[in-house]
This record gives sequence, structure tokens and C-alpha cells, in this order.
Amino acid sequence: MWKSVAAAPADSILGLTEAYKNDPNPHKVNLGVGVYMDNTGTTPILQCVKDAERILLGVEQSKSYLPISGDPQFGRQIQRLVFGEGSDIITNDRAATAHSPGGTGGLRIGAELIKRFRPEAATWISSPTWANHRGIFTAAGFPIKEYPYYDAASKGLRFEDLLATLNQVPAGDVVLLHACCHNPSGVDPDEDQWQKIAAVAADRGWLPFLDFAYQGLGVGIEADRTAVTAFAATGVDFFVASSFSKNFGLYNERTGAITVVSPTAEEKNIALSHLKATVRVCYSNPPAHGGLIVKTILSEPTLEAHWRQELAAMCGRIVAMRQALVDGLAARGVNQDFSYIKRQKGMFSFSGLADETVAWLRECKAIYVVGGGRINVAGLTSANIDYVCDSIAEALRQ
Ligand code: PLP
Ligand code: TYF
Repeated sequence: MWKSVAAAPADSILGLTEAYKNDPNPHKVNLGVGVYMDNTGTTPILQCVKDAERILLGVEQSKSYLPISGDPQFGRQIQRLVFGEGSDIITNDRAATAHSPGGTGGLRIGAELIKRFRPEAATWISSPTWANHRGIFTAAGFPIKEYPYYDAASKGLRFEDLLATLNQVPAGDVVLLHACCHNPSGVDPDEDQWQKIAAVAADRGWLPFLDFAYQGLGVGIEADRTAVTAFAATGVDFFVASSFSKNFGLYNERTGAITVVSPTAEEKNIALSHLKATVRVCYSNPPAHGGLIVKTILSEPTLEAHWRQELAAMCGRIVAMRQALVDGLAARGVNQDFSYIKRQKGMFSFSGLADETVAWLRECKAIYVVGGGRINVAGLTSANIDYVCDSIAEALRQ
């Protein structure tokens, strides 16, 4: 069957992790794959997750199937997290949520669902974006188009170009947006800009699809939902794919959600029926464990408070490491302005390092950075920050 078939290309970011693991250099630093690490360089299980697992071990009576869209209490809690308590979307029962295998599963189910009812639509992705966006929406049958996003010269947003392009997107097309913590750039629109983008969506009739993979890792749980709130206020249909891989540290439990927002509760019921039909033909119903952990934490005020603390600590460490990197480079006499690294949000930063510098850092210093210069700021620790700053300063002097 495979003799005459060319092998599929490997994922370049995961390939970088492999190369890092095999590197014997004792000073090696992994700033590649988007996984949170604490100040000891490990990806911990959150204490609130351990506590929830202990509770589940005591109360779980059966491993029978979950409903197609997951535990109903999970859906309610996710809507509270995504939209905020008291949101009009919740009080008017305008959203359908399905527990999905990771954010990736949520994106794919959303894409499959839209494809069934908008077979002619294209999907617009930011330039640049997370590589899997193109893959997921292509796999679901969409032609892909790009809207301008990151400006390498100003290290900011190409906001006017972005808005001009979104004003030309045909009604019915899908526009995929990073709700916060843009991967790979770390550059997000501000509140005013989100409101302008949402107004264009309402005016032009394209379908917003928010990828919400990092809620709580930018500024905080509430502040990070600015984009969601802007679209919610317009009353239009939109989709939100949540991931709980990063903010709950549940990477290998494959835990996420897809939420479909409709203008009315009646339309939501129709959307929910088709959402379930789509899940049914993809994986029937979701894997339970990760979703039950999230549900347990969000349903128990003490556990939720503990989770908020642990998430705030992750977010705070990332912000502190951004500061340490910028200060460390300045202290070493690097005269290039790196202050934009402090303005970026979330785990990722477009460092502005050229591809030659990225290659040199890897070959000579065993510091692993994704091509294009994206660094995972969470890979920096108090033990490696001096080495990383020394190495970058040395690279830039060459
Ligand atoms: N969306 C973006 C922008 C991401 O960076 C990621 C993961 O890195 C995901 C979605 C998918 O997350 P998950 O691992 O939950 O599938
Ligand atoms: O670092 C990133 O941008 C992601 C991380 O199944 C990732 O590509 C890796 C594997 C995976 C999902 C996300």
C-alpha cells in the first residue's frame, strides 16, 4: 500500500523537541514547543488537578459513556469561564458547548460542522499563525486565505491592513482569530481594536471563529476574554474553541471544548443538534477524564480559587521572565530595543532573532528556538536566564 507513497513531513516543532532531548550539552535550553514549564524547567501537574483527581477516584461509579457533548455540568462551567458570569449569552441560553479532545478537537469539530452548512466558504487565517490552523481547516475541506496580522518592522499589529482585509471578506466565510496570546507572535489586538473587528464581522456577515487556547495566560482569566466579549456584544453567530491543555496543564488528557453561539435560544437548539451529529461521526463522545477534572475544579469554589491562584502564578512567571530577558539583554550592552518582548502576551514571543541567529544558538549554545524566532518564554528559568542572555548578546555582537 505504501511503497510508492512519499512520507508525510514531520511536525517541525515536535522535531525540535526530539533534537533537544538527544542533545548531550548540559547547558541546553528548550525554548521550542509550547508547553508551560515552571522555574525548575518541569511541566508540573497542578495541585488543584491532583485534588480533583482524588475526589473523582472516590466518587466515580462507572466508566460508561458520557453524553455526546460531554457532561452537561462541564458545558455550563465552560460557558461561565469563557463568557463570564451573568453574560447575556448564558442568561438567554444562546450557546451550545461540547467537550472536545483538546483545543485541536474543538477546532476540527467546529470546522466540520461549518463545512456541512457553508460548503462554499473559505477560511481566513492570520499571517502568520499556528501551523495546525491551516492543516485542520484544509482537512475539513476549506480553501485557506490569509489576512495580514504581524508587522515585523514595528513588532506590532498591522491593524489597518487587517481591518481593510476583513472588510473585504465575503459574507459566510470563516475568519479564525486567536482570542488572546497569539501563537506565534504574542501580539494581540487591544480592546478598542477587538471592538472594531467585531463590528466589521457584524457588518460584513463573516463568521468569527475564536481559538481560545490560552485563557488566563495573557493577563488573567477576565482580561483575556476581551475578544469574546466584543463578539458577544454584537449578537452575531460565532464559534469558540477552548483548550485546557495549558491553563489546566492537562496536555495529555486531551481536554477542550467547542462552543457555538447563536443569536437566539431556538437557533442554539438547532446548532446543538448538528454539533452532536458532527461529534457522533468523528469520535462518538469525548474521553471523560480531563473534562471531569475541569468540571470538578470549576464546580467547587475552593478548588476553583486554588486553580485561579496556580494559573495566576504561571502567568506571573511568564511576565517576570519577559522582563528578565529584556533587562538581561540591556545589561549586557545589547543596544537593539527588545522592549516589545514585554508588550507581548502569553507563552510565545516573536523574539526578532534572525534565522542565522536561531541556527547559531542551536548549534553553538544548544538553545532551541523555533525557526522564525518564536521563543517559548516559559522555557526560561532563573537557572538558565543568564546563559540565554549571554548567548543572545554574543550572537548579536558577531
Ligand atoms: N490553538 C493554538 C493557537 C495552540 O497554540 C494550540 C496548542 O498549542 C492549540 C490550539 C491546541 O491545543 P490542544 O493541545 O488543546 O489541542
Ligand atoms: O508549540 C506549539 O505551537 C504547538 C504545540 O499535539 C503542540 O505546536 C504540540 C503538539 C500538539 C499540539 C500542540
